[in-house]
Amino acid sequence: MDATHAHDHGHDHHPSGLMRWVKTTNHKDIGTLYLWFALIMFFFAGSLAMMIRAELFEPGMQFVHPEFFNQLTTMHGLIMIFGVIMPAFTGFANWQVPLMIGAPDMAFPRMNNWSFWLLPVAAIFLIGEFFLPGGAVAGGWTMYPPLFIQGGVSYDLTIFAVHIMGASSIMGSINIITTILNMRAPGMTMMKMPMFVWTWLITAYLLIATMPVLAGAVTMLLTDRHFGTHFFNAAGGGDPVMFQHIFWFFGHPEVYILILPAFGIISQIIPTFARKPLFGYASMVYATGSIAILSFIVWGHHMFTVGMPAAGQLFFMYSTMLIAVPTGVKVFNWVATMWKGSMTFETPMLFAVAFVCLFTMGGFSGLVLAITPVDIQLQDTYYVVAHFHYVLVSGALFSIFAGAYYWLPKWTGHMYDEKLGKLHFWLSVISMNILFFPMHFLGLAGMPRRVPDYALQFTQFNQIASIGGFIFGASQLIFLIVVLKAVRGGAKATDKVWEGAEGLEWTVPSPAPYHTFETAPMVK
Ligand code: HEM
Ligand SMILES: [Cu+2]
Repeated sequence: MDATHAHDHGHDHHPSGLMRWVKTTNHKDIGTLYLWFALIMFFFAGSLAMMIRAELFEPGMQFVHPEFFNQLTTMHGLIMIFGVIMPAFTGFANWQVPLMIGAPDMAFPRMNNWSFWLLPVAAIFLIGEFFLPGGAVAGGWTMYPPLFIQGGVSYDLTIFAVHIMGASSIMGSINIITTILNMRAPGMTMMKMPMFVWTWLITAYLLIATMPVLAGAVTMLLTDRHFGTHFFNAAGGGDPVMFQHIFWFFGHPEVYILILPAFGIISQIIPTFARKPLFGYASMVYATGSIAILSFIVWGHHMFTVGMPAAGQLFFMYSTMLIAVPTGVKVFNWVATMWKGSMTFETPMLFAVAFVCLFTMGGFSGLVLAITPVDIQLQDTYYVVAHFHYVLVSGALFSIFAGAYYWLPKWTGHMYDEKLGKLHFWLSVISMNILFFPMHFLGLAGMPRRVPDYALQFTQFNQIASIGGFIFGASQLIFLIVVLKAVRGGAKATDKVWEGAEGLEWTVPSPAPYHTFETAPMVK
């Protein structure tokens, strides 16, 4: 290792000032850009959620108009998915994949710069919609026609933004696949790759397979809107349900795009703090692959109520339930890794353990929804909202926090404030449950989703949820403070930050030098 870095001092120079960030082709700089972008978007989309919870604190209309409420829910969903979770995972991929496979950078560094800088453009389009006549898009993140064909200019901007974000994702995926397949250090066979690298390889294939489908769907919306086609217009011979088929053929794999990298991060962290190798590595790889393949045949579980033959309903019910098998393998392996390990509970591990428990709950409510006759009752109720927030907040988001605490010392060279980290964890995990758990009951009692007002009997659980929501929102400011503090200083981090950590990223100094692995390390 020393031989690799002894000569670094001579040419570890890099451009500085603003242009360093605009023109950078360095995977670490680009990873940092992605992560900051995601964090800023998180606070933006989060503040929309706070407005939603404020309006739903009491029945009746308090703060916003119904039209604006619909804009809030739509933008919250769109930005959380495309502007927060996906860019954050891509930031992790940019920082960690080259470090973990012993590569000097990504395969296509200049394209990498493009992949990132397209995102702020899309974000400006989306956020700018609030200032247009008619306000922002309000048709839901699923963009269903006919509503989505009838809206104003914001709907066109949304279609454009989705195209731009899709182009960014596809370029990013090509980069990740090429890097992983071609730039691994000598000796690192596929079955020796860290789990995070495996999960991102499979995620990148999912992205390449599904993003063009989404692009096609929104392009058809665009031509229906402006060029006289009638793909989705029944009056012209089209079919609005066809949109749902195309959308969910993208949309269900998309939810695995939002969760497979999380599985990867958790699979790095649990072995480190249990001080044991990951249990069942090979089965983890196969389970990830199986989940990815199955994700393409279950889209119809979003459409049980549109009028589908019984045979179709049965097919989608059973195929959806089948995904619980490889997911169960993964949960079993994480628990088995912890079994009789010498565990310690630093903040990354706390978030990882919370992930395993709470994501499993989200998976179970998913299984409940997969039962067709049950879903027909629960479709478009708060039960669905509870379900997907358990998988997206205590799943995807908590894994991002876990990973950020885990690698922050490697990125910044400084230990983060463990006390504040733990405070952030406990406030988040408690308030998250206060926020989303009552939504199961609201849904079972029949409260519909995407509504600005509700009947009197839903008041108490909504108030509990709103209070949980405000605590959750405020707690996230602690995370911002922790990150800023670690960036600006703190105890010096060692190379191998965590006692039980394994892997190439821990063989380089902290912070990781601007250029790493100019000579490839050997993996035995
Ligand atoms: C892995 C991460 C997951 C994410 C991110 C996720 C996300 C979502 C989202 C956003 C919806 C709402 C769709 C809408 O707007 O109507 C949804 C619905 C649904 N999810 Fe998941 N989900 C995940 C896992 C699962 C699992 C593991 C299952 C079952 C085994 C499942 C089964 C369902 C079903 C059946 C629905 C349809 C509910 C309805 O339309 O009433 N999901 N999911
Ligand atoms: Cu689905």
